Amino acid sequence: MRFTLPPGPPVTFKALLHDARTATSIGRWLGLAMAVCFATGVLSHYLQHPPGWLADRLPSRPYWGYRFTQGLHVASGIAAVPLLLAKLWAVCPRLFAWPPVRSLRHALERLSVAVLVAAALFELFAGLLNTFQWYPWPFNFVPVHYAVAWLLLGSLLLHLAVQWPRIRDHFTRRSPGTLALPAADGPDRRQLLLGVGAAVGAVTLTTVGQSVSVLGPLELFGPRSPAHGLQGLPVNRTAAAAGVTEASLADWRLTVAGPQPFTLALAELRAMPQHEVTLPIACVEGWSKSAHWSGVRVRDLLERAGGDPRSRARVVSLEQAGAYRLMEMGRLYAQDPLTLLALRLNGEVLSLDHGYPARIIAPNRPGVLQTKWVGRLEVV
Ligand SMILES: Nc1nc2c(c(=O)[nH]1)N[C@H]1C(S)=C(S)[C@@H](COP(=O)(O)O)O[C@H]1N2
Ligand SMILES: [Mo]
Repeated sequence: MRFTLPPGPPVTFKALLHDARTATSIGRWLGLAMAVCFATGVLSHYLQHPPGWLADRLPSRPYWGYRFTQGLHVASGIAAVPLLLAKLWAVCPRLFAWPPVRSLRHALERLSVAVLVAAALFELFAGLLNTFQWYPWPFNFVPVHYAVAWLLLGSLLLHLAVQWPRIRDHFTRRSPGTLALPAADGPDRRQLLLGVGAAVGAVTLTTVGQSVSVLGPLELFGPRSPAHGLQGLPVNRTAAAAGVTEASLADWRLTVAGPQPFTLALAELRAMPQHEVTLPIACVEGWSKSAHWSGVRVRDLLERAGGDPRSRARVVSLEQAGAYRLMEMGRLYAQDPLTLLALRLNGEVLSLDHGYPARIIAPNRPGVLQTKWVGRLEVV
């Protein structure tokens, strides 16, 4: 189908506040939020998928590390949403500039902005939907979210380079020159920036309670409030969803593979030295919650199977399918005295949904690696 564009600018805007200074003022906060989001996201990626040389070097302390960095990842991503919308609003006359292309250089610049805007919108909104566990798309979220993050970084760096003269003028408060920057903030701009700041504050305060317990009472929109859930802890994947039933556990035994393999019934595990730890589950989707766990140290089980202090562990869940059936933990996690094969949660026997009869709980680890319904442990 062909259609002709009307001559002249298709849309007109009031010049006020759609200027370079407003765009740069908002842009620096957006840039900061994106930088934090990118750094914490890459960190999360390498904690979940470490290359071989890194796996044994990943630290198991501080025990709250992942809770903090992933809380920051989701909070900075949520804060970036109103910032991105305000930024797009400030620059929108330029997005509809006429004529659309003035030169090859201009065309390339616009292409890079198109990639930047598309990547930023995709990352923030797909990430946001992911925190609600809503996947209305046909691809696998995690690898796409990761790949587009690099695309976003590249196009953002290119954008900063192209816009460098304006950014420099903004920070050096150079008097209006060819770029026509207003020298100072007028009352309108200040109001706009305050409004954007208030929006960022509001979305942050009403969601960050999902990882910062003291702000829990303010939480309105965190998708899985940590205050709710069986045994004081939310459930991401239920036993029913994972296909684990009471009946399938009737003759459960833990298999520990290694140079001296053995198996243990639940009663035998309960008869081993039990240890108590207080550790959070920190889900990649943003919520986290601390809980009290007790069970057998993973390093004790590895040692009994003939492992040594350099051993890593592989853990296999009873779940038949699913991305989190197999999990590996590097040496520092496997040997940490806080890492347990937990049998109890907050003073009770683990419920089926929390991984009965036995699950992994380890410090400074993404929630996806806190494997539930453990059937087999291997010395690696
Ligand atoms: N076997 C198995 N373990 C699993 C999962 C799973 O889907 N299958 N989900 C993980 C995720 S994403 C999280 S956040 C934690 C949540 O633990 P909880 O349901 O006990 O709170 O369990 C993890 N362990
Ligand atoms: Mo999770």
